[in-house]
Amino acid sequence: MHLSERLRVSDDGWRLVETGWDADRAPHVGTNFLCGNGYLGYRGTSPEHTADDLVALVVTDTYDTVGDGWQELVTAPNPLLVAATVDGSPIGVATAERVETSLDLRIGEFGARFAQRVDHALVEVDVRRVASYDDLHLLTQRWQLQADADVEVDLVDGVDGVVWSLHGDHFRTVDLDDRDGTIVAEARTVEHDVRVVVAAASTRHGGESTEVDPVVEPRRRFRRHRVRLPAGTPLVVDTVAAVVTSNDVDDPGDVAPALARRGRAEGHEQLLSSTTDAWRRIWDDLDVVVEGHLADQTTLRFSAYHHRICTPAHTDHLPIGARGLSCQGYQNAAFWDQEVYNLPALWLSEPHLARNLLVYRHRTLDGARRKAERLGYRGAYYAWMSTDTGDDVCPDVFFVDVLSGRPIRNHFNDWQMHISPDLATTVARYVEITGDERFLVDHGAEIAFEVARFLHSFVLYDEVRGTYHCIRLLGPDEWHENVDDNAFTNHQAHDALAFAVDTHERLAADHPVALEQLRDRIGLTDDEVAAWARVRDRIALPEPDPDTGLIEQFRGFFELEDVTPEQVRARLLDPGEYWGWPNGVAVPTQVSKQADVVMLLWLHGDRFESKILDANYHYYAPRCAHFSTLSHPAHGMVAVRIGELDRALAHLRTTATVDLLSTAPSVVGGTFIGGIHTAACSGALQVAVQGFGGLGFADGRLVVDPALPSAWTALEYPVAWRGHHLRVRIGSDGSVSIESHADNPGPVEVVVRGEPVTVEPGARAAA
Ligand code: IFM
Repeated sequence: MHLSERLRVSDDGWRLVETGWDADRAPHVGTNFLCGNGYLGYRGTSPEHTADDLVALVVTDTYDTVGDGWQELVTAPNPLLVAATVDGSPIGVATAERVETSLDLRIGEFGARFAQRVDHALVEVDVRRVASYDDLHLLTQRWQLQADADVEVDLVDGVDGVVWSLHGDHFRTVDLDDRDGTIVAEARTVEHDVRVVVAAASTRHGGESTEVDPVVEPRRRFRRHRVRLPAGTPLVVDTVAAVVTSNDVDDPGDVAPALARRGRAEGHEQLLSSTTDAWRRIWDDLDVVVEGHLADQTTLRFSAYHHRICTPAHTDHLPIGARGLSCQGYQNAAFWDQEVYNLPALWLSEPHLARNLLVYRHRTLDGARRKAERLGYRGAYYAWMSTDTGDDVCPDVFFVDVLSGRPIRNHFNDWQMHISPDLATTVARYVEITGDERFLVDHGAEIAFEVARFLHSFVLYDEVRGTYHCIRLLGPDEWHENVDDNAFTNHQAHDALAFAVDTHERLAADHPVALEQLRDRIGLTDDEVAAWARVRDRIALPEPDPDTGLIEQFRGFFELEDVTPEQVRARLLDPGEYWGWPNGVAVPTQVSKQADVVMLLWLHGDRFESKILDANYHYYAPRCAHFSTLSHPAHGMVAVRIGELDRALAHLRTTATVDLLSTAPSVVGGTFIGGIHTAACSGALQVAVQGFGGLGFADGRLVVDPALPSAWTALEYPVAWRGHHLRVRIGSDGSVSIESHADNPGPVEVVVRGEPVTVEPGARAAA
């Protein structure tokens, strides 16, 4: 079935196939068909491609800044280049007649097949590539060429160190050599002198070949062969590539070539097979099955695939970048996306990965403390864009006014303070769901206290009303900067303060020694905790209007011009104009960039009556331009809650296809923001599982309260909770069955539509 003219999904719901070659689509295909494993990402480009075609091998933990440029991960030298001319004609997707690129989601395999007529012969090329999930440093690629007549092939393969890099050349040196048939590139980064070593070990079979002088150019080293290839004989180049950096091991220069050679000895098939096994285990905890709609099934699997490969599962030192490892977009930094979108899609499926991400936030507390201090606050003001140290890498100027060419000073970095309470409330929810008390004591409490400290120093007291206020900030709607008492932010701040006070009490009762040590370490006093409680009790919480039920997005919002996004768009003088602060077309209007009050309804829906959710969803949704891919999933979650299932499905579909159908702009206000939208990927999973699937957690128990859209005949998803593994299946008739894995430690009670159901290990219970 087709998702678009060029893109189709296979009948089993596991493969995506793009037909034909279109230079404009190529950047998107490169992103969508990314191979990755949380350590590295290799874009879905063809082996003959180079930097101009946006080839990129992005490697975690290599953050680097060139001069005054923006910090980002490096794109390593490309070890998988294979290029051929056949009887003098260059072969490649751009010149071929029939091109098909594909992604097999089951094992993360990129594929490219194409046919090209050269003179008297038809040449066919087939490429397969995976990033290993068995050894995260390895990539394996098979390139195969065959012709229907005898041909002469001029073949090069090796390492191309001329890379696509958004913000400068991150390598002060790139040394290349051939060590016993393994081409090794050793690059050193500019800022921290990190050694990034890439090794390519290849084998070649088929035809009669003669090795000729290697191609040695600045930053490039390729082996070169002339091959006489008889008709019908496959010429195969298998390349095993290893990427290792000095942040991983002391001597990457030895380790990378050794790994590549070992991989070559094992062979492509063996590496594929071990990765297939690893993916089988991953999908056990990841796969959400949708019956009745093949496109929804496959796009959801696509979302799940990218949600997983952007997650640095191997470490608790690193974040999930807003564009994962698909390119250097958004500087490979984590935003609030990580805690509100990515992480909740993990805490009931792979909770240890959710924990890793929060430990990363704990490790980066010092960066948050530095930011708070620099801006005149106390405690932890988390970075809007966080990389390895937690210092804010968000530049003052992100966009340019395309009309005047002048830079726009946005205040994402110093005013968008909901990031801190977002993190603290996520910690609270993580601990509540997982029962991970150890995390709370060792990490979570410190985050909670430092965020509360920050909030206490941030709020202003209104002596006349006796209330606390958050002023001069941005809520999630980034077009409206410098606003006061954003409803979402204030509610989040309230909950973060409540969590800090509760945690202090809980630790005092259950972990007094640990609490005393922490208090000593961060200099916490009883007066401060009492102050947090005061602010919690008196912070202004924008409430629904008694007549209309509407919650004002921020103070004065309803006085802004009430127009639609289409009317605002018609005012643009240039389609590339930035709509937001300070002079953009949306600023004097109620048109929001993305879900804002709807975020409040999503995360705090329980505190409002259903008619309030209804009124606000219907007021704000038509006024939202959805210029962020974070917007539709939030709307989807709320639409499920108010029973608007078809609308919710439309929000989910928009979310799950944003990359596949390339509906989000790659450049805004002159800045490249392309690449995979990791929050949308995880957000799509949340809408499916926590929205339609109704998976939640309340009063210490798992809850399943589902509502399926009519297009789906069944939904099935895995749950991992406190050592128990379950599979929940929901039928179109509303039936719910819960299967408990035989190895589970004991019975589990799940509240299905308000009724408790107990499932024994190895049994299935229906409700
Ligand atoms: O965090 C988001 C923000 O809400 C909207 N702009 C893009 C960021 C990264 O996804």
